Amino acid sequence: MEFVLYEQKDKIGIITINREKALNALNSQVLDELSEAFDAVDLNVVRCLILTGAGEKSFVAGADIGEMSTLTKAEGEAFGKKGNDLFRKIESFPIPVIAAVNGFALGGGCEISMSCDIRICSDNAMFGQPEVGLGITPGFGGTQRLARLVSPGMAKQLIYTARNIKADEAYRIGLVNAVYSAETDEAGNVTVSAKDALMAAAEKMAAGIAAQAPIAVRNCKKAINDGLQVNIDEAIVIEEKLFGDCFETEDQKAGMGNFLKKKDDPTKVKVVDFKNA
Ligand code: DAK
Repeated sequence: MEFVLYEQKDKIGIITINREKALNALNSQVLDELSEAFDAVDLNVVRCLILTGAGEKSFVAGADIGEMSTLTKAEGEAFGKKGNDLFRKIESFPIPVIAAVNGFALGGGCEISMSCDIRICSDNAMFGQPEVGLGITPGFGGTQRLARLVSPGMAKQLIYTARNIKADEAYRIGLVNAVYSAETDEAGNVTVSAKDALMAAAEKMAAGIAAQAPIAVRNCKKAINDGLQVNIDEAIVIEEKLFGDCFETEDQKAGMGNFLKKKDDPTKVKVVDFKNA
């Protein structure tokens, strides 16, 4: 692939949007390649994904304005569908996806991060939906996901004003879970860049997720996502079904068995090697 890199580290997969010269802007080819990259993930091995952008400056600076500028209505619709199909694929991907947001996450960049399960960022991150300044609405789910993730009032303010916000404000309104800064030595020299600190934190979080019972983690993702779309009575039924679905799995037996063994003798097995079965 020209614009997407994939690296697998044990049970973690890292997908990198690699179009640094255009600040990782999403053109049709990037959208196609991202879709292929997600399809190619080996779900028998990989238990958590990280999505990031190449370089230090930008996660994704939006949909490709150059490509969009000449689209006809029909082409615009097709482009929108390509993006929306990909973003739904990420959102409903069976395993968790962490967005490691390094720098700009504007327009489609903010939107793709919001289709991930969790967002963390470097302290140079900047989020925004600048579309109304370009004469369009956020078209990759921005009006819907931002309003669900932060308050509707805050989402409306950000979208109507097209104002970009920095990492600390994104953290304050709950758009990101954590912000990472560069580390320095006593003389003030940078020893770890903000991007490296971010990626180390993302991998640590991903490893923590990958160490849990995988069927249970997948069912939690589905329960939260599906439950948020319906009323609480229906949501509880969704939860019950996915809870029940975990029973009789090898991992449920191993997880509970480990706890009971530890009660008898605390020196017994502490880490369960979950089998995804
Ligand atoms: N598209 C294409 N190229 C971009 C780009 C973008 N969104 N953002 C940056 N680039 C390119 C620049 O053109 C430049 O390329 P060269 O001139 O070097 O060839 C290179 O990346 C470096 O950018 P700058 O020189 O501008 O770098 P600066 O540091 O000065 O500024 C910036 C960084 C991020 C503030 C600035 O580049 C910028 O404002 N970029 C645009 C940000 C933006 O407005 N993003 C939102 C795009 S709208 C739809 C669904 C969804 C969407 C649309 C339709 N349908 C349902 C149909 C989504 C829309 C959007 O995302």
